[in-house]
Amino acid sequence: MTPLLDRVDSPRALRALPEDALPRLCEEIRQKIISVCGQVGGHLGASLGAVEMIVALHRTFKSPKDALVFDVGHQAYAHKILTGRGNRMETLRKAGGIAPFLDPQESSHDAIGAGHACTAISSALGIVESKRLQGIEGTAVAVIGDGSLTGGLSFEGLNNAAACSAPLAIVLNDNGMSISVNVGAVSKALRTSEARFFFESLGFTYLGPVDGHDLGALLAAFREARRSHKSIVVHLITRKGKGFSAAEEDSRTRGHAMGPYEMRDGKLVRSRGGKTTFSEAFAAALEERMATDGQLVVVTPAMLEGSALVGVATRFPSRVYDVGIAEQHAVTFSAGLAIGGLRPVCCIYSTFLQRALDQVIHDVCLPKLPVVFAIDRAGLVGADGATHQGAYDLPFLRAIPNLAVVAPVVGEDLKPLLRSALQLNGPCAIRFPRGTLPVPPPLFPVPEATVSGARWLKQTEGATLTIVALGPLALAALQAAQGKSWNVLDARFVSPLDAQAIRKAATTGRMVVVEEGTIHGGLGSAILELLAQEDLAPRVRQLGLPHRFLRHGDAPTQRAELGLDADGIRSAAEALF
Ligand SMILES: Cc1ncc(C[n+]2csc(CCOP(=O)(O)OP(=O)(O)O)c2C)c(N)n1
Repeated sequence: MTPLLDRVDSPRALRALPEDALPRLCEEIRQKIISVCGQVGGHLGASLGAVEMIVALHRTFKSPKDALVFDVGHQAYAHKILTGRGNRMETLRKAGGIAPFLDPQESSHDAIGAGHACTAISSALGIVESKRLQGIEGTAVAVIGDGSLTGGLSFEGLNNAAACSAPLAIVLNDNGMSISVNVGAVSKALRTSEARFFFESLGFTYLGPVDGHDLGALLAAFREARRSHKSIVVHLITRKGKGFSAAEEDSRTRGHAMGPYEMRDGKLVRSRGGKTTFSEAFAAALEERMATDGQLVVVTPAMLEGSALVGVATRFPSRVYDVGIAEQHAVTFSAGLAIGGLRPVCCIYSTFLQRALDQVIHDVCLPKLPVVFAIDRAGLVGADGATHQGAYDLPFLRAIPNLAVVAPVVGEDLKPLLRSALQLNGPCAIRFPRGTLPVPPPLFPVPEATVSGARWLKQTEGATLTIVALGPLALAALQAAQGKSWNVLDARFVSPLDAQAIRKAATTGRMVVVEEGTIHGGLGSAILELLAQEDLAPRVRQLGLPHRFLRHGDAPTQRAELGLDADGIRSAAEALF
């Protein structure tokens, strides 16, 4: 039998199938997702749980006239397969390949591009309202998980949607999981009869709970949603990882996202490098401090696994708070903990901290509260792509008074940085990248206890240039300077800048500043501001991330392409002579 997927590569072709062919189609899609994720990794668990839902959605609604708006977009591999991308799925998340999340540039069936959670209700409501106001045919459906329903933005959307005259269909894909098991009162209430009451009391029509793997039930519910003149919530119960025992049996994440794997003798085998990551090393430093400092508590917005905090949470269950996908709350909750006398460490990815900028400014830094921000995935993130790049934290954090902003070069820096941050009388952000720890070169000056200011990594008599670097790029800078009479300075603090060290660097007459963040407003800009103020005029080149959104790809390759490796730094430096 030729596979159905050979001919079903569009929603129109899907709609032309007889209804009794749909279970087979779902099975083929499921097998394709399992095979693709085995080769390239990706969001396996969520996509497996959403297969029947997506088939039924495309069967009932007419994309792109009807906009299907997926929250995050990580669960939508079936949608990609059914909208003309099936034969390129093996390029998923690779440079030049299919995008990790949804992307309107890739397909007109991707109503919006996302990657960050909790946006679907708001954007779908905007789309449906703009259709209504302009008399344009079609509707919009927001597809949102129970995890994404823990975020404030989702509630802002619900509040507005119920009061709007444009009828919005919301499909709540409730699998009881965020990345980990979902947290908080809302997810609990969803599994009781109160779910109906909750949505109906806001003014929505409520349909559910519907078995999200029963095609007949799904089709009936979606047809009703399509006909509804009132905003409606269709509440589905699904199983994350559905149909792949290796994912279903993983009770912690149900295979939420995985690196490549293969099946050997019916068992899933993952190729893990086994090297320690920056996240793991930071978590280990934190755990060690928590053992001796009872005031120390940890806050994570739904990223226990990503921030490597599972072990810490197991050891200190009452001192690690998973607050759900709620970055703004995570920051302001940390502020409250600090006001109450605790020492919170708020672990958050650079890209997700963007959401909570006002909370950092208004709730933590203005009152100068001693909150430590552990900013993970700062810099290039590789396969997760444009929505997740940690490109902006340096400019937006260094502009805030009272906040110290620091970065480690090697894993050995983390403990002294954390110790120093905890001794401060105010807030501090420690930013570190995605990836494994670099091996420090021989004689690398690892700090003993606490740190202050910049650190000279190489000083040469009569130096003609200084490379000022931040984070692990300082190691590439050291390599670039090998055999040259160039100095290398690890800026370490982006705020407050070590003015004395920068003045000294300027005396070499030439400077190259290297950072893994946008060059618009980061370390290089900070240095140029200081030089301008002091009428110092060395020749300066800035290396960093360019002023455009960088797509998915292999981070080391992208780094090399952007001149952020030893060769690139050396070329930029040589061009100053
Ligand atoms: C603002 C934001 N915070 C955190 C994340 C990381 N993240 C991606 S998917 C996910 C879980 C989403 O759970 P849910 O909406 O229930 O979807 P499911 O994966 O269970 O289908 C999280 C926390 C994100 N994408 N955006």
